[in-house]
Amino acid sequence: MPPPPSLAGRLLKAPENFLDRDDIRTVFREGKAGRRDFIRNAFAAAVAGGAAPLAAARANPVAGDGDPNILRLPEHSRGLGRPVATDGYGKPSRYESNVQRRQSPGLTQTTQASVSFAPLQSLFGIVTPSGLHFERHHQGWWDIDPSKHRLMINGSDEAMLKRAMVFTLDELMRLPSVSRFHFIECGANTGMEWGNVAVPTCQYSHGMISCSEFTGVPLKTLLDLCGADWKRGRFVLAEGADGSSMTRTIPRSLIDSGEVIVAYGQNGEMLRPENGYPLRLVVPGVQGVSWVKYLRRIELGDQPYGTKDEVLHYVDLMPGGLHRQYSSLQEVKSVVTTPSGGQVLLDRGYYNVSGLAWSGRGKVRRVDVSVDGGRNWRMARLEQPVMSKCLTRFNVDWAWDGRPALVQSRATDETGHVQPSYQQLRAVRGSRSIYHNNAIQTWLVQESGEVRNVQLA
Ligand SMILES: Nc1nc2c(c(=O)[nH]1)N[C@H]1C(S)=C(S)[C@@H](COP(=O)(O)O)O[C@H]1N2
Ligand SMILES: [Mo]
Repeated sequence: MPPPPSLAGRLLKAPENFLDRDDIRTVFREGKAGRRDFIRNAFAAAVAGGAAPLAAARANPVAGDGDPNILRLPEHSRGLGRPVATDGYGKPSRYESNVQRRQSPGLTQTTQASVSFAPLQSLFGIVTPSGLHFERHHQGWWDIDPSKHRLMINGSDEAMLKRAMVFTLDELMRLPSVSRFHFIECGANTGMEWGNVAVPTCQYSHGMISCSEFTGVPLKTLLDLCGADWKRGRFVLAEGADGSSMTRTIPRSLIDSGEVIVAYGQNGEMLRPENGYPLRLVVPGVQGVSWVKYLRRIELGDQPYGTKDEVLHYVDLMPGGLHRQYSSLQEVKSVVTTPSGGQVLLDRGYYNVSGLAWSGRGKVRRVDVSVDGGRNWRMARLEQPVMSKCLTRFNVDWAWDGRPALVQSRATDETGHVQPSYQQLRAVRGSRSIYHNNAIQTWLVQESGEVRNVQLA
């Protein structure tokens, strides 16, 4: 197997599934040898002087004949490549086929009412490619014919709106639109980790979050068009067209800000069927369940609806056996994605520690990173742009000395909220909840270079 083009990038990518780990180790071993050869050859060439180092560097990736100083152009530098539009819709390189969203075996009884997790450890920047966006369906997904889909807007009684209206997609797309970057996080993200370490990789511990640019019409615009009675209208009910009849109450305060969008666009194209094609609600900062997919109806009312999805599900169990309802905001949170569980560090030396931070309350203000389990912290670089209720990418330099390290990140948002430790969170919320776990994540880098999910007592 020829060494891959970018060894560092390749070697730091996680085994996507811990079941694949043995295969991945083999790749890592080969890669390791490959990199040493590369460095040795480049060094030898540099000593020889002249133009040789460049030749060595260029020749090495395709060498194999043992002489690093002979420049051998690879096949792809000599012949004709493939023609344009070989694929009318382009796909990732075949070398990237291990980057997949995955479901956690045994998590749910059926695969229609289940979750697939986004491979956070393999992604760069802040935008989740649409085909890798996490999925959460309560009753399976549909590819709905957009020419047949309708959005109805009505009031809980006749006086609530001047006129109830039914919109086709074409009609909605004629209206003034907005495009905004936001994260969506399922309230149950990291939910398996409340009591103890449960899953091996950050894909499974944190992969129920994704971030896209959404395009659509502010819900406020639509309600105004219908002549909403804003003196009485205080809550909105959103309803989906799939078999789960997903229904959620959205408070007026969120709608007034203009942030709630009836969206048809995601990352420059129409929504993907798995994410609600052709229409979904975007409710920035709020847990995923309120982002109703296959949106077919909006009702304006004067009180919370208390539907099944807000009474039975998505309530936070508290230590005393009581539960908290309508805690729908996604609090400040972060996770280091490299190095993270299941990855193997190649060697001691330099690493770019990288991760994601977010807050449902607004912008991320700072992220601190520790490599000694929280005794010392260093401020990470926040990559621009830092946007409200959106993922923020952070990076920080690290020289690994080969000894065990406990890698953590701690985010602070612009409202001053700081991500809690597991100790702090459990003191208030207990350890038997499912939803809204925003605790600081710890990855243990072992002497072997293998990284494990751990929780500090
Ligand atoms: N109609 C409908 N909307 C829905 C759901 C659903 O099952 N049906 N699942 C909800 C939940 S619990 C989440 S976390 C998000 C997931 O959105 P995604 O599948 O686009 O990631 O959609 C929400 N909206
Ligand atoms: Mo969810």
